[in-house]
Amino acid sequence: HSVGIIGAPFSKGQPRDGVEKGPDLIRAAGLVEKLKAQGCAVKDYGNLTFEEVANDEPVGRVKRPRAVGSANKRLSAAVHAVKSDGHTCVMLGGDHSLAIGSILGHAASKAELSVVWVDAHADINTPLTSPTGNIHGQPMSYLIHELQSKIPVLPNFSWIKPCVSAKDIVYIGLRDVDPEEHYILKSLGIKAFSMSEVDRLGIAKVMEQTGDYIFSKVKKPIHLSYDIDALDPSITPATGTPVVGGLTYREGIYITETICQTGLLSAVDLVEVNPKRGRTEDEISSTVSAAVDLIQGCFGKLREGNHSSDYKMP
Ligand code: DIR
Ligand code: MN
Ligand code: MN
Ligand code: MN
Repeated sequence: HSVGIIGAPFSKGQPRDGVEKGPDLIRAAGLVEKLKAQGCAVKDYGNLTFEEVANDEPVGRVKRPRAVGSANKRLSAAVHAVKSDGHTCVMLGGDHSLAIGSILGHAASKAELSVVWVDAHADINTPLTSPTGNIHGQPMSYLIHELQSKIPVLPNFSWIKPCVSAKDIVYIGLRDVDPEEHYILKSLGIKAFSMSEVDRLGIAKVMEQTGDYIFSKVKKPIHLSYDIDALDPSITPATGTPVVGGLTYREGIYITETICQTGLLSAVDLVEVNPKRGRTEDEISSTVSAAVDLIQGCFGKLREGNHSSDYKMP
């Protein structure tokens, strides 16, 4: 695997300080070294810098639209460049509003994408349905063709054009979905494995059906957008909006192993790691180390063990 890493220390898609520290913490836990040790070629593109936006007043309910719009424009160009260099792109967040730029930048280098969204939340509120106004609860709504007519004009959002079809999206891990979001998921017929389906089917069948669903037509490159709050807060408590009853560590890792085995993984987001939400050092390190393990799983690390094809026994 050839991996290109972009850090996106951005937090203005939600109100809690600290999530901008995610990229550096995940690197400090040894991400690059660990990926290299498992045989990946890794290029770290470093952290993006985002300009301060003055007078970023809410527009309707939407909070900080100008900052979010401009940060994502910058991120989309960076992701596009990583894809043009031929790498699988890893975007370290930052909050989940960054999926707008990550997916648009990825889509700019590919005809069409499948999106696998692993999250406690659906992040599909429109600016008009959002109960909070936080854009990290809305990124999907800007990206889906079928919702385009429901999206009002926002400052610094005019460059954003939808790039995914409702039928090319799979959700895994949902357990905190607003009524308006539930209506959108049902009316667009979006494939979703909530925690109820994980309970009913088990994670192996969920991933088998995810594969059947996204490979039933042409095989499209996969964009995996992984919110760390998909995992249970007993494992990943250091995040802005933890929700009880989440994926176990093993279920979370199994998702990455099976997505890796499709051979179609083209970009990964790992978002919402927020050290300031951890109450102890252990809570922070458990969250960060799970994030590293998930990314390692995306690039071939197996729990059965690995060895390289040119290994010679002494
Ligand atoms: C809620 C919470 N659905 C919202 N969303 C979160 O603000 O739209 N997304 N926490 O990550
Ligand atoms: Mn999210
Ligand atoms: Mn691509
Ligand atoms: Mn979430």
